[in-house]
Amino acid sequence: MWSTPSSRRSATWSRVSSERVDSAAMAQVLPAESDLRRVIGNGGEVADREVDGLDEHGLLHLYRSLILLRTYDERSVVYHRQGRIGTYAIFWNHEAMQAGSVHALSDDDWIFPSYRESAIGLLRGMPPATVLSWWRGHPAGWWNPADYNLASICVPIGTHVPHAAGLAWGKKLHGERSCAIVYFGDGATSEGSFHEGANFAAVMNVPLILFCNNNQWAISTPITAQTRAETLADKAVGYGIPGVRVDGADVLAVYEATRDAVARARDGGGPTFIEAVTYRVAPHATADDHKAYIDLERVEEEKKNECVGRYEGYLRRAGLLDDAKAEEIKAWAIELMREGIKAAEAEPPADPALLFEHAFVDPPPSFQSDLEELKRILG
Ligand SMILES: Cc1ncc(C[n+]2csc(CCOP(=O)(O)OP(=O)(O)O)c2C)c(N)n1
Ligand SMILES: [Mg+2]
Repeated sequence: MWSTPSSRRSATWSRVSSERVDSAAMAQVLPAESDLRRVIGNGGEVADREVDGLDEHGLLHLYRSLILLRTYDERSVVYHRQGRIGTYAIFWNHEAMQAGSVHALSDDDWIFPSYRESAIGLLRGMPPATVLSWWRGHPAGWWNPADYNLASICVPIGTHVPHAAGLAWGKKLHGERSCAIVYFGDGATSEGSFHEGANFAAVMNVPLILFCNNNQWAISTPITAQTRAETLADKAVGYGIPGVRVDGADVLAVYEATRDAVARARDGGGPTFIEAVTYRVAPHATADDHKAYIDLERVEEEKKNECVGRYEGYLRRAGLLDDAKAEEIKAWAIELMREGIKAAEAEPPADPALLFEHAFVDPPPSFQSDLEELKRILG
C-alpha cells in the first residue's frame, strides 16, 4: 500500500470520503425488529403463509437442499465415529438458515461461511467428497473460491467478516449488482473483527448481508453471558443499518428475509443484519460433550421443532410432498454421501510438505528438519 502512486491513492481516498458522507447522511434506521418473522405455521391455530418468489418447483428444490444438508450432517457424525473424518462441527437444526438464505442468492453472489456452514458449497454444486476431504484434513478439500463464488471455510471466529465487507465493497466499486453474504454465530458478535467488518460495510454502504446464526451457544458460553443487548439484531442500530430477526428453524422466513436484504443490497441500499434465532441441540462439535453444561430437557423440547420436520409439514399440508417423494429425495442424498466418502477415501495420501509450503516466503531453516521428522513419524 505504501508504494501506491500518490495520484491513485488520492483518487481512491477521495471516493472513500465522499461515499462516507453520503451514507452517513442516509443513516436513519428504525429500531431493529424484535419479533421473530415466521412463515410456517404449526398445522393448527397458527396458519401457514405463502412466500413470493418460490413456485412449486422452487419449494421442492428448497426441500431437496434441506435434506442434502441434513443427510450430510448425520452421515458425517457417523463417519467421524468410524474414524473416517476428523473433528466435525455438527449443524443439525441449522440447515434452514443455510438453505433458506442461499436460495435467495444468485450464483454470482459470494458466500463467506464459518465452520458451522462447512457444507454450504453443496448448494452450489460442490461434490460432498470435497467437503469431506476438508474434514479429513486433505488438500482435496481445498477449492478455488472463484470456482463457486464461495470463500474458504473460516475457523477463526469472525475474521471473515472484514473479508466479506471488502469483497462487497469491490463489487460496488466495479458497479456490479451482485452482493455477498457472511455467516457467523452469536459468539462472533463479541469479536473485534465482526465489529470492524460490520461498521466498515455500513459506512461504505456495501452490498453485504451479515447473517448471524444465533444458536444461543458459543461452545459452552450461553447467549446471556455473551451480551447485555436484548437482541443481537439491536446491534444493527449502532451501525446504522437495518436489523431483522427471523425464526432460524423456519426455512421460508429465512428465505424471505434474505431475499429482501439481497434486493436492498442490489439497489444500493447497503448492508442488512439478519439475526436468525435457533437452538443448538447438538454438541458444539464431535469433540464436545454438552451434557456438562446444557439443559437436556430443553434440548429435547427444541428438537420437536427442528427445521426439516417443520418444512416437511408445510409441504405436506400444501399437498406438495408425500411419503414416496420424501423417500426418493432421502435415498438420493444418502447415495450422494456414499459416493462422496468413497471418493474422499480414494484420494492418495497428501504430501506432508504441503503443511510447510505457502506459510512463509522465506521459510525458517527449521522447516526442513521438521518436515523430515514428520515424514519419519508418518512412516
Ligand atoms: C478468534 C477465535 N477465538 C476463539 C476461537 C475458539 N472457538 C471456536 S468455536 C467458538 C465459539 C463460537 O461461537 P459462535 O460464534 O456462537 O458460533 P457457533 O459455533 O455457535 O456456530 C470459539 C470461541 C476461535 N475459533 N477463533
Ligand atoms: Mg453460537
